[in-house]
Amino acid sequence: MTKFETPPLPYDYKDLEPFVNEDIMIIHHDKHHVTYTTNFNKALEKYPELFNEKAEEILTDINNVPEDIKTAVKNHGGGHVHHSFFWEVLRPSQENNKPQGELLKAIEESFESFEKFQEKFESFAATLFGSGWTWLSLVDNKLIIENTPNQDSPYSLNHKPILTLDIWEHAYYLKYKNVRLDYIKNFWSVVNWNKVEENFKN
Ligand code: MN3
Repeated sequence: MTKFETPPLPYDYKDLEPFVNEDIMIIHHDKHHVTYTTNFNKALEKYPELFNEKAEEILTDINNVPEDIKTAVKNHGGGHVHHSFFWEVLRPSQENNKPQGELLKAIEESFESFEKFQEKFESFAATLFGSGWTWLSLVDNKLIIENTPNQDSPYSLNHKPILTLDIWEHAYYLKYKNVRLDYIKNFWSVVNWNKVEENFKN
């Protein structure tokens, strides 16, 4: 039985500037994410056979999770999985950061152009009420943009996430205060499109 662990960041805390600064990343990864992982493990202790599954599979199968831990698994399991996923689709800032090849083609087919896709994603992220996540997901081999509140997971809807942006205030407030749109706009320079393409193809 192996407990879930918070994966280390694939870059340094300060490497995502100007998107988010070092202070945000230290608190976000070392405090928020670690707390989700700790509480996820705690929730599963009563049903240790669940440690044999992948965390994503537990969320996909959320309806089969015992009732007494379902909410905790949804919240903390979701928090653990979504943050692990989020760190991987980011990388240090690049100019003219765009998807390539097959993924670009798929985005253009679904949203007309990369720019239209960005506009739609921004509008979902800007209008999400309260805390949650904005996603680019695959549903029946089609790309869609969707929001989930709190730590509700696209996995639990049988959607396959390929890109996400954390819209909880802890993700941006220290730098952007109430100006969420600037946070969303600065996101584009740090998207790891290679990883997003890998998620798209798998
Ligand atoms: Mn977060």
